[in-house]
Amino acid sequence: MKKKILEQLKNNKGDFVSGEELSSGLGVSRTSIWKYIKSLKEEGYDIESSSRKGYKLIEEPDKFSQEELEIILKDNDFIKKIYYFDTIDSTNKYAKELALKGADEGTLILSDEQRGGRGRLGRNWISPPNTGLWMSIILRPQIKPWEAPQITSIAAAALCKAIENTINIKVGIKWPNDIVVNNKKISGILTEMGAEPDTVNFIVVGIGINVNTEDFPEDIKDIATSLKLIKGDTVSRKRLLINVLQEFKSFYLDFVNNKTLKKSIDICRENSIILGNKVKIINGMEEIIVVALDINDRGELVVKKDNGEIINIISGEVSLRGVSNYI
Ligand code: BT5
Repeated sequence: MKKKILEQLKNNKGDFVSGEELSSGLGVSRTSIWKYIKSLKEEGYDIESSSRKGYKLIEEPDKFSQEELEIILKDNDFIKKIYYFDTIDSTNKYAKELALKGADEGTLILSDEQRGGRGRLGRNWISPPNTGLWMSIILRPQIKPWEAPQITSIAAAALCKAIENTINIKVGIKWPNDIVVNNKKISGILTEMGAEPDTVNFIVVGIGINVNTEDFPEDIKDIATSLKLIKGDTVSRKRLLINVLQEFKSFYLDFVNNKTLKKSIDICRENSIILGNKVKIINGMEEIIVVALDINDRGELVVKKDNGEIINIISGEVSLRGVSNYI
């Protein structure tokens, strides 16, 4: 019910909707309408009430709720089910649990805060409340386990396009999973899967974006930044979320339906900050300095070793660090 009331107010933002219209349209008493409005106000919605004219939504908080997400994502027919949390340990962890229980492709898990957000190799992902987008999507593509890193390329391409569309800033990709601006990381992708030796049962793609973060803990403050810090202004998390999921849908469905990564890889190449550069690749205990030549059609990094040998590196096996600094 709350969702329906909120939806009506949002559809008529800036205009009054009469209490009568709400109560008869939704089949509930005017007293209960008033109670729902009160609860929306407590959540931060600025709603003007007039005994004669009804209710007018003036301003919405940049906050998420189950209702808000279901309303703003209703035009995205790829997102079938949404789980929203104010706080959680890790959306990827929760998504994997849901996927194991049979959750469908297109299930989205989003939390305002993560207390145990994860990066690759068990590293931490800092996810404070009210500032970022921390989310995971469950996918069930018919691919082989070794093709799973391709999903990271799709997410990276979607993030580049979505950020550009939302705030008109061009971001770079540090292959395979970092989105950076001015050599600092604004976003990371964590692709995980449930698989048997030859079959992928599910993929969970986790995306973290520092949207309005202003303070970072000491250990990452030199390597992390946010869209707000770059743009100098608050960025709407809702608008960015809508765009990210729209772009993800389009790149992912192109991959699934047309069996090609071309659109995603083109963006990954265009936005790559490492192609043509010397980079250090850390793979377990091994470190090599190579020149990054290209990203091939499977999303692998093509590199040239010191001895001239050209090899392909599969995403997910390696960490990239610059030769002398983070990039
Ligand atoms: C990543 O790992 O970049 C993947 C991050 C994925 C986060 C999302 S949020 C929703 C979903 N649920 C999860 O639990 N995770 C996913 P990696 O390349 O390993 O980078 C991790 C490193 O980035 C850390 O070791 C820090 O150095 C740095 N880092 C941590 N938090 C950061 C932040 N908020 N912004 C920028 N850098 C950060």
